[in-house]
Amino acid sequence: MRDVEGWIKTTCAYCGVGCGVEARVLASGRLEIRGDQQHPANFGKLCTKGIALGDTVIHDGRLMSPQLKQPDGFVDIDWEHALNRVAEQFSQIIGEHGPDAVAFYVSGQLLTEDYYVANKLIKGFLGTANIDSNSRLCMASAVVGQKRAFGMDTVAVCYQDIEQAELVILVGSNLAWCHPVLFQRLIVAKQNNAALQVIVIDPRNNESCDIADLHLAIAPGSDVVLFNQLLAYLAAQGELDQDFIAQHTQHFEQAYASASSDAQAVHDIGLSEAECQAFFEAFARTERVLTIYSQGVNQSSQGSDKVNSIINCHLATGKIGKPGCGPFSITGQPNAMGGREVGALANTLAAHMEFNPQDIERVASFWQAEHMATEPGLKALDMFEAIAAGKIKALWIMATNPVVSLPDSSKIKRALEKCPFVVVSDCIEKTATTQFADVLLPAQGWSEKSGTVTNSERRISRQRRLLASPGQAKPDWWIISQVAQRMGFKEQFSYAHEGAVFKEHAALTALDNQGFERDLNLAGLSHLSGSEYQQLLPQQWPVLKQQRSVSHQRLFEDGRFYTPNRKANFVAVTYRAPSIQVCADFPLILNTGRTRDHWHTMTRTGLSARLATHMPEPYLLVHPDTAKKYAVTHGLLAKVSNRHGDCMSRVIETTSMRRDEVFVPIHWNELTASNSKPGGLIDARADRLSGQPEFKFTPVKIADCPMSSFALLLVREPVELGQIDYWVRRKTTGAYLYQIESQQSLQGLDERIHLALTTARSRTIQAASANHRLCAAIDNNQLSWLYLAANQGIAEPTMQQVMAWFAEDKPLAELEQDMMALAQ
Ligand SMILES: Nc1nc2c(c(=O)[nH]1)N[C@H]1C(S)=C(S)[C@@H](COP(=O)(O)OP(=O)(O)OC[C@H]3O[C@@H](n4cnc5c(=O)[nH]c(N)nc54)[C@H](O)[C@@H]3O)O[C@H]1N2
Ligand SMILES: Nc1nc2c(c(=O)[nH]1)N[C@H]1C(S)=C(S)[C@@H](COP(=O)(O)OP(=O)(O)OC[C@H]3O[C@@H](n4cnc5c(=O)[nH]c(N)nc54)[C@H](O)[C@@H]3O)O[C@H]1N2
Ligand code: SF4
Ligand SMILES: [Mo]
Repeated sequence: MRDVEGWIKTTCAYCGVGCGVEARVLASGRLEIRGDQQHPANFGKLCTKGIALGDTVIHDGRLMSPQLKQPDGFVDIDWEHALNRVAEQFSQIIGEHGPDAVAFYVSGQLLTEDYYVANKLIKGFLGTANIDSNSRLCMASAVVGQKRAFGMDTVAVCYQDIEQAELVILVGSNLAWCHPVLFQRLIVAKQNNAALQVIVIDPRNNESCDIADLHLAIAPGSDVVLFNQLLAYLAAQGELDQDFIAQHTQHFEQAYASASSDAQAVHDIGLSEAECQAFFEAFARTERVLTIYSQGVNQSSQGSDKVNSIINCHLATGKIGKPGCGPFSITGQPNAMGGREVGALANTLAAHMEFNPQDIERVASFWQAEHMATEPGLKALDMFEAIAAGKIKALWIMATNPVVSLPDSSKIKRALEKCPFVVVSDCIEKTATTQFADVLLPAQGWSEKSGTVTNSERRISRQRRLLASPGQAKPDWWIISQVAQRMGFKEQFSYAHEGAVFKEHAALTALDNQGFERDLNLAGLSHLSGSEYQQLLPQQWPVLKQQRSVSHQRLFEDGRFYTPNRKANFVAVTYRAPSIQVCADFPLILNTGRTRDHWHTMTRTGLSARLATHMPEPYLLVHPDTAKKYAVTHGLLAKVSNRHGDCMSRVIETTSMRRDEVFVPIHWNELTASNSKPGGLIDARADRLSGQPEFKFTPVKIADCPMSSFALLLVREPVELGQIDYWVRRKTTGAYLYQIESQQSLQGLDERIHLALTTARSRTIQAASANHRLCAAIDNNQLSWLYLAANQGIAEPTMQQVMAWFAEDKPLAELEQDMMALAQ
């Protein structure tokens, strides 16, 4: 798929929008990136993260070789040794303790091919379903809600519905920052259609509210009440689609009874009657309503019920299966959907099949499985409980960073420390998780991998190899297959190419599936030749027999669902309070989420100087009244804490927050800041059906953190700073910048920093006064590091000036003059 100018079509590495990207390698070795005009997800547009993909394919920090942990650190080993070691340890532990003593913890950032092989190995050959994905933290509640309502995990809508809709409701979704290209589509749709209304339901007045006609600053966790009230309103106003309910659904009465009881109860959901009325009327009077929902819905102890409360309203009004209509669960990760397709969640089997005797038998015979799992395995939180309890003794983590992203992270660390054998496959050498590995396996990164991903609208796109892998990095599917072969399953895992894996996956989806047994059906893609797989165009599933590129844009158009009697289920839901309530000691609610230009634990976006400029530091959003009440100050540091731990970030006072609620981004962690990871505060409680953690409702308190000394440290390579009250690291052009603050005196801070730096052989330049000092080292006529410290905060222009010294190639004499001038 390389055109005459060298452009190769591929798919963005990040979010579930799944934008088509075109990339070409420049003579300098850099990647030039542009949006693919033909890709139906983005038609040429990219967001800041997509545009900066070229910055992140550098080899800084890459894991280049398999490594084995030895008492004094990791040592490089060859693949043969590493694969044998993993295979032997897994075999031995299964032999001694049974199949349930092993587990895989995988990720929506694997390709479908990788995911398929991992799921097949553990469920078909190791004899356990202990495979769960970080999608448990992300999509699990949506999956439960969809399965309960539709009989299958079906996202019915397509992106064109954004342009077709007359009302778009964003519930618990910051589309502007998290799915920016879809947000762009929504902006353009609104410009082209004056009648298109946007309603945002979110405790925060988030960035998506910029285009909202109405923002409902709902009390956190109370979405079920609002949607139950809506259902009651629709019934009372005679706005139900009685024909649709009668012909295509069941259990309306039960759902209605629950909704009315919630509607009559007294719940303070933080909204005025007029606000609710405006929302209810808009929903009732608009024919084409699209409800886009994401983590404000899913990541809740009532996530599954929140999802069904939304779906109930769409079913009750027949606003589903039609252009511009439907509940729309948007996926987070690039292949969150693909992971659900292959079935790599502990409680599903494969290819949208379940743990029932018929499906188990069907999949076992298709795989020629030697040791088929027959019941669901442990979901992510339970899996880590079982590791901590010593029941799981071998764990393989692939493409996820659980020490940062799972709740109660100190417990996760303890579990990993205790686990006798931990394997981590990652492309980055030092993440918060890799240090807990016994064996580290170097995986290919985005620009080196080849395979497929599926986006939020069920569209499968090719990810294509652009660059050679550094060191010995290998594709994840290859690594897993090699281990499988060494465990004795040679024949079933002897794939020559990722295309062969894809074909097998496609064939499994089509097995005993005429098109109505299961929604996921890739029959038309199950006989692709090597070159057809290479050339595969982006397309939505299902792809039935003989169809290679026909798009089924929208499902349920015939009003037939995947339940036994083909009717959709209303699900009776009533409000339950979040799992832990605020109290006198912890009076504030901590909400966590994303920032526009960073991706999760920053292992990749942290490599881009451009992306670091948007939000350079971890921050705490707080209403000015709440800030005043708890004496924290805009621009200064504050500590958020509860019984589990604490974290530190810079206060941003903003009326976009409700009072007594705070928001912290999820990205900064032990590798990029001293102590700014919210995961340490979050309790491991989850929705009881989906197992999805309650990431958006944690009782906490806040306090200011007065500091005495302030410093900037610029270095060419990251350094270990040790115990310093606050530091945060970011990439800048030509250097890494550490912003440092300490409760110690300036002198005390100096001593600590100098311990962290090696000045041997460097020529140093120093200048100091009582209140500040500057110290820089020159190596080979180049600045190698610079330290600027003061007993008050360092002003932004000074910071910019110092950063520029590392970005520019100034003659040394001039640079020294500038430094002396600054030090005066
Ligand atoms: N820039 C960027 N984009 C990303 C990612 C990233 O890391 N960075 N990650 C990707 C992934 S994996 C995911 S899952 C998605 C997540 O995408 P989103 O779900 O849009 O992002 P979040 O910031 O986690 O949370 C969304 C909103 O939920 C709100 N919320 C909190 N509690 C409640 C509640 O009780 N009710 C309601 N209605 N809303 C509530 C929060 O205030 C927040 O604005 O983003 C994807 N896109
Ligand atoms: N407090 C709080 N916590 C949250 C959330 C929240 O909103 N609040 N959101 C949750 C959600 S929705 C999600 S999705 C998770 C995300 O959390 P994680 O999955 O832990 O985050 P990532 O940083 O994306 O981790 C991916 C890892 O895989 C590596 N990697 C990238 N590509 C590949 C590859 O091709 N192969 C291999 N083997 N490795 C690769 C990266 O270097 C990185 O180390 O966080 C969850 N945690
Ligand atoms: S919207 Fe998502 S898929 Fe598209 S360029 Fe941005 S991060 Fe990539
Ligand atoms: Mo996610």
